[in-house]
Amino acid sequence: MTQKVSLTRYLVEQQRVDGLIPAQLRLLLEVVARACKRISFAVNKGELGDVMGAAETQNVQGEVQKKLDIIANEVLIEANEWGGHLAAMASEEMEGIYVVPNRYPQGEYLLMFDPLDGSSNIDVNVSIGTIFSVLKKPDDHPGVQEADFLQAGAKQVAAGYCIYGPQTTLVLTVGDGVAQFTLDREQGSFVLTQENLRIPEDTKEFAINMSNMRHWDAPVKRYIDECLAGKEGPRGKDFNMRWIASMVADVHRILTRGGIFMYPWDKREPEKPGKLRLMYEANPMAWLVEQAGGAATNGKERILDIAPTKLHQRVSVILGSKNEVERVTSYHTEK
Ligand code: AHM
Ligand code: MG
Repeated sequence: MTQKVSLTRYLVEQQRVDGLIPAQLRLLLEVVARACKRISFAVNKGELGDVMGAAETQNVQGEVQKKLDIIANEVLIEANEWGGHLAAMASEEMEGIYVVPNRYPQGEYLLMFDPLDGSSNIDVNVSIGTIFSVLKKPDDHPGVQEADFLQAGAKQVAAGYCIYGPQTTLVLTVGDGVAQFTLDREQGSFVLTQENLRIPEDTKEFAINMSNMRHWDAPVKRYIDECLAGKEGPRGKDFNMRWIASMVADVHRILTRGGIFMYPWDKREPEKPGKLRLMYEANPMAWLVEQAGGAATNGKERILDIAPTKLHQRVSVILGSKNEVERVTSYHTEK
């Protein structure tokens, strides 16, 4: 019988063989996975637990928080604050950074997360997820401040997401390809179910919120018009469309079978560069996608090269199958 490889064993072996994961980072990833397991159980309880519906609060982006947004945020903080591996955390659901309290040892890593992405899908029982990104704290000064988080995505040392769908699946990169783990509920542990995920370079499937079409910029409109023209159009093939309104679920599909995902800038709020957040949504997803052979840009440059100026800054996102992302990007950059 082939032995199942648990997340713990996978991380230990990565640490031992490739030296890719220092002990503190391994602990961090195990703790994040444990927190995701707890979130998964809370999500599964649904109406049976006191977890559904809106809370009476708004987050820093002015969005109404769901009860599960707050629960997931608390679970991630509680799980991560005491282990000694972190200096601070930042979250979509918190305005400022959360510095590890003095009563615990301070570590050298910074953790950012969107505790429950796709929250509009919670109450309708559609896949949602946790997205996370890990950076190293600059070591040129004591203590930790918000500016320490403002590093380009290319500096990430680990990134991933956990999707709470028909299965609970954790997808992870530490810069050596992308691995996928499925939660075995009987055993209570994540088990390696796929290594070296690859995104096909070409695709016939796009994901975009079509209801915003009238607000799009010309390059995005051109790209989608060409896809919609199908076999008779300039692309010479028919395209299919999917939009789950959970970035985690849309990206998971792309990592599984290819496709392109776009949440571009649009004219509804012209001063905002996009809807999605750079630090804890776009950067981790962009790195996963690149590690799987895909590409990720904001239409003009590689997402991972963007120098952040604000913790909650937004960004236009185009990611997925390499040739399609390059095409949309060229429509933005060509004269
Ligand atoms: P959230 O972090 O508040 O859940 O918002 C992010 C989500 C993404 O998961 C998804 O791609 C997008 O918002 C959906 O937006 P829309 O409702 O405009 O389709
Ligand atoms: Mg989100």
